[in-house]
Amino acid sequence: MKKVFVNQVGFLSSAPKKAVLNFAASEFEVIDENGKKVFGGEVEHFGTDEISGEDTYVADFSALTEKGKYKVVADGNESVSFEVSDNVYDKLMKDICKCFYYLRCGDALTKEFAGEYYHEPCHMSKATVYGEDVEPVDVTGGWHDAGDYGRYSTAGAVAVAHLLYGVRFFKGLLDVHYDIPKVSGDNGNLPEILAEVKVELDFLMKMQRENGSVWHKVTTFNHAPFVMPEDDKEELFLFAVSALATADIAAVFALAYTIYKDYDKAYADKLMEKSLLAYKWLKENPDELLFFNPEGSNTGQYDEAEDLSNRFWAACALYEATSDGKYYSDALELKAKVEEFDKNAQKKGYQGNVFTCLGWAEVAGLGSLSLLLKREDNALCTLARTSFLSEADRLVKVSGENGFGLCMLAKDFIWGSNMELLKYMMVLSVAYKLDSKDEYKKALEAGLDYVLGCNSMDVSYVTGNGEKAYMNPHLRPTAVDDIEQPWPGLVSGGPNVGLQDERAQSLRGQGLPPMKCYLDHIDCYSLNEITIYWNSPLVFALSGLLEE
Ligand code: G3I
Ligand code: 9MR
Ligand code: ZN
Repeated sequence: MKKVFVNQVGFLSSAPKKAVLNFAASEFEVIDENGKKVFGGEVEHFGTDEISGEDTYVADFSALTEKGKYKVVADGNESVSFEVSDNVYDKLMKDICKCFYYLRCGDALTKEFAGEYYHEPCHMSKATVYGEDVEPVDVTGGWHDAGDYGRYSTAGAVAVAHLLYGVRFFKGLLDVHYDIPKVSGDNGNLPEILAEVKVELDFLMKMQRENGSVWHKVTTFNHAPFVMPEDDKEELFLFAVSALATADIAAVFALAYTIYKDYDKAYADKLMEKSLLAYKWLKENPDELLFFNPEGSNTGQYDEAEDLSNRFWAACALYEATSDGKYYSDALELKAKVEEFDKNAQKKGYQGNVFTCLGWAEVAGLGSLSLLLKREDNALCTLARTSFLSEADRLVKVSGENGFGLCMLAKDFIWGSNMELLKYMMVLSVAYKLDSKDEYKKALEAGLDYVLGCNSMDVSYVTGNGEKAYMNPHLRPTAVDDIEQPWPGLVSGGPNVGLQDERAQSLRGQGLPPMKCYLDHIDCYSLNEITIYWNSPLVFALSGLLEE
């Protein structure tokens, strides 16, 4: 079918603007709401690429800067309508931040703020420590991870990290205002994003044992059926501690300390105390301690191949927060181990530079972010800088290999491919801050275009944002709440050549190109689930893109 793919939300006036056509045309027009031609140009043939499988043609209308609502038309085929304006992403930004509120677990939702998406308090019972004969523990609160009701320490820490590094790098995030309950600090209310993140930090504190180690997750033994959260009454278990969770928490509490100390000193001190306790445990337990589900249990495993990048992140974050040289020495030692592991890894879950990996599994790049904030003239800060710049150069090169200008290789289209892209967009936004090269910004903007509809599925991967936004996330409340529209602002996992779930398997054997391995179906957890750490990198990247 002939299609004109475009960012369905729209463009900032000063941004590059393009539509991608999957059919041959020589010219195109941009029309306004009255059908009047406001721009005309020639279409450029790109050719066929590996990721979309389409023979693409590009219509560039960057020169159109006037505010308005438009469509692109070529050979009688129209795109959906989109806007050009300087506040075109305001609603998107609020929506993607507000989703964390809807995902709150426990008794934190109110009708005033959740409206029709309100649900009763959920998962309020104490959790059994799996395999141990000890008192059950109160770990209420935090955010549901995703379409399931699990709460996982590493996933939570990484989502929080994206949001908090976003605050550190791009101040605009503190000025995003949206409706959630107020939380007061030492000098008035916390900015919304910090009030929201505090919900997860409070929960993560409860996941820490007295000895400093951190339980990997709290979930039921198996995933709940499709019910509202308050109807998921099965026993909750705290599964084993891992060095992964302990290190991630040490890191993210140190990062949080640096931010919250300006708003609530006592709270920040508590975060630092717990970070140090976790770090002490890591030092006393230097042997690898990974995580695997006990037999028969099938909630998220969040298994990682190593705990070195996590320990590296913890050391970097504590160095940044305290300036104590002992963390620098630890980080230097761990850096060598991360490099060694990277060199010998048989199968990598990532492309490019390991020191730019931003989670949920490999997290050395989060350590780099702390080093970049430290901005010292030493070996590790230099490594962080050169890693981000060289990775951004790689991404720019990749973005030249397809008509969408997308910095993705075929290998990137795994489960949660949109997160792979959003992490690359984080890298590009940081690189742009280090060295304001147009090509970094352009690749970043092309990434956003893809997420919002300029892709060969012709779909916006953010609910409620774009005329053809996907509608059927794999998300339990949405599946059973009888409300047609899902919460706006949810990022879908996106195309995945693995096609792992049963419904997705119907797409197998058709030789679909990576970008088309997608179905907007509620059953498709391997293609169309949502998670906290798929929303969080978009918050970071969009903040970066909006930074002056
Ligand atoms: O590391 C391998 C790499 O070696 C390989 O080349 C590549 C291609 O297959 O895959 C890489 O592994 C992928 C892994 O994620 C790490 O990125 C797997 O294919 C992929 O199946 C795996 O997907 C994860 C999925 O759980 C299954 O474990 C997703 O990233 C992760 O987001 C998802 O998380 C679930 C939770 O378990 C439960 N809650 C919902 C959440 C989202 O679906
Ligand atoms: O709904 C679950 C989703 O959140 C997870 O990502 C996925 C993989 O762990 O599992 C989903 O649950 C399915 C379960 O694994 C198998 N039976 C069907 C469940 C829901 O479709
Ligand atoms: Zn809950």
